[in-house]
Amino acid sequence: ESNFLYEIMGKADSCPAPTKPNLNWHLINHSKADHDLRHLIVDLSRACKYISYAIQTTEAGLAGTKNEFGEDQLALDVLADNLIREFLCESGLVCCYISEEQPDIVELDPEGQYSVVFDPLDGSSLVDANFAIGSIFGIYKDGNVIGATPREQVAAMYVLYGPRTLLVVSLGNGKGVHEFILNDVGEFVLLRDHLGIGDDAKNYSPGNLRAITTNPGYKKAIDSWQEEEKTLRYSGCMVADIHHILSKGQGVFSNIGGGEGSKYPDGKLRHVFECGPFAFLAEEAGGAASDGTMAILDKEITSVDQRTQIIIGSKNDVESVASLVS
Ligand code: AHM
Ligand code: MG
Repeated sequence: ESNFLYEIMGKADSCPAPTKPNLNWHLINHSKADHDLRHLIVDLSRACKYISYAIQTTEAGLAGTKNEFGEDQLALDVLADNLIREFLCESGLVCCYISEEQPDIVELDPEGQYSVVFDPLDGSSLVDANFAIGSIFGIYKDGNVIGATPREQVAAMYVLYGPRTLLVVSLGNGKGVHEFILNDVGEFVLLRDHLGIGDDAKNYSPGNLRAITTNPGYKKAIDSWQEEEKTLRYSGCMVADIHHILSKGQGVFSNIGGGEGSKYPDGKLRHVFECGPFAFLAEEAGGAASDGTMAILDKEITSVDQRTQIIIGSKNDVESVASLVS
């Protein structure tokens, strides 16, 4: 391993590879990230350290609750949104952002070269149950996210706040998907590099299951997963459920729409800040992400709150479910 690290560093012996490569080191030496992009990713990771700490130290997660001094407490998702905004402002690198917590695009620094899309705290309804939750980010060059496709992202990343806090990031272009763990001194250090997704899923993770009563194709997909005796792994947090796939190297996650009159005709998940970043990571890891008819990465972003169906994970399973639900 140390030879590999020396090779990618290409530096003199006087500057040995670190025993524990951290996120910043890895972005410089492995991903060869552009200076500003690296700073932006590191700034986002810093915001997530505060979010991670807030989750561990806040007693309640719900809006309108009071702390032990009788002061109003912010809901954790609002707190996470504020924290990320602060770090984006500090970076000076971001012209605008789209957040699940904001109804419209938010303009920041007109000189900024990047746009960031994010769900500050995905699965926040699970906070009180003490389930894992996460933050999702996609980064675009320039300000025109509406009208773009998720393939135009220059990086995607998520942070999973579970028993341990993990960060998974990719700059695409064959540079791979890499996993870091938050250590006791507050540094994200490399845990596993080059996460991959195999072609066949043993695990399945079916979201918006309420749709099977009105969508016979989705019902067929679920039936076939059960007949194939796949293993169910579903927590209700997209970050945790898709991390399970990247972590185990196989699996399929779906969130499919219901028929006419149903609650979520296009599925529950948002294209820009939930599906887009995960599609970028899944394809980079050798998996696939489809809305049933086309690759999520090629689907145009038409509005901030656009929803899309998604089937993501092991290629062969994504394909077979897509043929049933499209
Ligand atoms: P949220 O962003 O309001 O937390 O909702 C998104 C979450 C995803 O993490 C998860 O995959 C989905 O909602 C769960 O939906 P369902 O209740 O249909 O299983
Ligand atoms: Mg969400």
